[in-house]
Amino acid sequence: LKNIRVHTLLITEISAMRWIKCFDFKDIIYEKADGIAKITINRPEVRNAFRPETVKELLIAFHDAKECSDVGVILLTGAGPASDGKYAFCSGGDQRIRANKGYVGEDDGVARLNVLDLQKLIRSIPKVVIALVAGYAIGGGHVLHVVCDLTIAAENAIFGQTGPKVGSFDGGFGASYLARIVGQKKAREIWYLCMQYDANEALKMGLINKIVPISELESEGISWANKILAHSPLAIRCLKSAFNAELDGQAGIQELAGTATLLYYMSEEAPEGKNAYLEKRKPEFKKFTRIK
Ligand code: S0N
Repeated sequence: LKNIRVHTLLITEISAMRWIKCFDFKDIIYEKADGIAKITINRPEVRNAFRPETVKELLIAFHDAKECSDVGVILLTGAGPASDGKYAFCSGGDQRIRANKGYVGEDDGVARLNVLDLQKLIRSIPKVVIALVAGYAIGGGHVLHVVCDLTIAAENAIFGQTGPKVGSFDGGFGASYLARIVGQKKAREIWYLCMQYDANEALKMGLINKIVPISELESEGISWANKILAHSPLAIRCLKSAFNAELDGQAGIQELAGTATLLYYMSEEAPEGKNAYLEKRKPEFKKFTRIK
């Protein structure tokens, strides 16, 4: 009976989600509700491949979610199904506009690889990012789910890299962070052989956190988000930067140190320094106990 009640509560809670659309984007849909931001790549006709404009919009949405103090968890997903009934999270860079120096935007015709900025932002944003994967997460689209904190997959999810097959590779997070997740041998297999892996194989190699029926993908994401939102935001923030610190070198340490500075500002000691400066007196740091 208890389980039924919890389940009913959950369904009520999820059906009560009223997504509010933010901004008027062309390639993505950006919505918010009850502490959660949902970002959907909306190019199903190309399996949600990204072009420079898509990435620009994703950067704006993620920056907004970062700045919005109401948001604690971000869901990243792909629109679907496409007109042929197939689903995709993202199939990577739009190969139709790939030029010699990167992907060419419609705006200025300049080639770029701005998805690398997006990867860095997803990793460093001090909020939990959950990838909700239905269908294909391939190429640069696969790397996007890899850099998310957590991945929930639908039963139809398919994962893989295609780089060496289509003349590209991601030697950054796409290789080294992937290897930290699935191990060196498996990461090399994924990149060298360019095979596709189903959701069960992905779960077995630790590439994803959970598999659910496709009809439950969003509700499971919301349910996980609500569990995280019920926990201490600062503890979650510290944990994210701690997980990143060891892997991300000086950038990771900067992130962790930024969170430490933020906590220091909240202590009694830090305002004493600022107040003394503003009051043109010597700071009285001696009055503070040295914590052992
Ligand atoms: C996803 C796949 C496996 C789905 O196969 P399926 O279901 O058989 O569908 P298709 O018929 O193939 O596709 C349906 C329509 O969608 C188009 N389409 C699909 N993916 C793309 C894409 N990435 N770009 C452009 N169009 C795409 C199809 O062409 C088809 O359209 P129509 O019907 O009009 O023909 C399958 O689609 C697939 O394998 N897709 C390609 C996957 C791929 O190779 N992606 C690119 C991999 N590289 C990157 O992502 C680079 C990432 C990056 O930016 C980067 C980052 C760091 C360092 C370097 C790079 C770099 O640029 O290399």
